[in-house]
Amino acid sequence: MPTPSMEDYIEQIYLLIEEKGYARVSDIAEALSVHPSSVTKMVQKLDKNEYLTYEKYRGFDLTAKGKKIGKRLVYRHDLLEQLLRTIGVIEENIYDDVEGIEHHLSWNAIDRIGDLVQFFEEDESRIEALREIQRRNEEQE
Ligand SMILES: [Mn+2]
Repeated sequence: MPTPSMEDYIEQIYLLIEEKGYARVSDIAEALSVHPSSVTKMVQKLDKNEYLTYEKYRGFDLTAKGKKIGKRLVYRHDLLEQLLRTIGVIEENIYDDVEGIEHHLSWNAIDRIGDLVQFFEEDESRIEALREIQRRNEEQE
């Protein structure tokens, strides 16, 4: 299992490759707000763990294993954003909140959150009922 930090890198590399077809050290450093030397170090670690193939001066690509995990990590991030949006968390908090919790949930919890998001998606009145409770609670604050 990748560590939280490895997960952040695999997730960003997956997104960059999806968007641009490749991921460079400088792009990853920018996306994660870290120093390029940290990226180089982590890329070597990910290479050792067979999440990507890295060749000095020639860039790198995710392995099948890296792609599979990257896809799940991006799904998990998007699902958690959807959850927070659905339950009414203010937009400016959503990204950072997800970054804070995403590494600390089991895949079982992620699956159940998937059910919950689906529960709200399938019937608009369920969201309305939740908003009604939220309006009531706000009045009491
Ligand atoms: Mn994320």
